[in-house]
Amino acid sequence: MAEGFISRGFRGRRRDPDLDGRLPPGQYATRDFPVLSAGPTPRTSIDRWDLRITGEVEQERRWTWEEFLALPRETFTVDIHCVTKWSKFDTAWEGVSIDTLLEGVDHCGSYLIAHCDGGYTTNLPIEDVTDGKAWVAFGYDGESLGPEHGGPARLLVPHLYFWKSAKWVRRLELVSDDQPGFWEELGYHNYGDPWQEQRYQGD
Ligand SMILES: Nc1nc2c(c(=O)[nH]1)N[C@H]1C(S)=C(S)[C@@H](COP(=O)(O)O)O[C@H]1N2
Ligand SMILES: [Mo]
Repeated sequence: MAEGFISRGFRGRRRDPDLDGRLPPGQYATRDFPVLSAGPTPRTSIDRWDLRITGEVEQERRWTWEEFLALPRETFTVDIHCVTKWSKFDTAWEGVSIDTLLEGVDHCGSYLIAHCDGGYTTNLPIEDVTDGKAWVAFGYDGESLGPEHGGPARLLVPHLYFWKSAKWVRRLELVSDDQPGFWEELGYHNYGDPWQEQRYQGD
């Protein structure tokens, strides 16, 4: 009993048995929430903010901030994994699932391209953002999502490396032909599965 208690204390968090199997290869767990942005934090005021669905769709969609917040929302707790090797367990979010946003949208897109304030883009197969796998999140840890972490709203796709979770997202474009986004063009993996360690092209 005493021994178990002591050794657990000395081994530290990374050996917490609850976390076994939750850390993808080459990652370490952190309690911090690092900020990683390729440019300055855009500050779009809420009255000018909108979210649009465009591309190969029968009819485009657009929500103002107010309309977006009136959509059915979900809270969810997930682990996130950054390609720079930090993982953060049990992050708690609130957002609107992509399934909800695509409800009743007739489209023939096989890929979703996320477009952000500031010009950042990222590409995802449609199967990876539907069936409860992705959200546009506006809340984190019980508060509204801070601008440095992508507020007012960001894409959240926790099963892929965190660069796929586009901050300050404004437009979801549905396309039939894949188009590499910002990091994908710069040599990062096109898909980015942390469990396969798909960090860079060729991994
Ligand atoms: N618009 C935008 N989204 C982005 C980025 C960015 O530079 N711009 N960086 C990506 C990367 S590489 C990571 S790891 C996460 C970091 O999110 P965080 O700053 O909330 O930790 O956002 C992703 N989404
Ligand atoms: Mo990242």
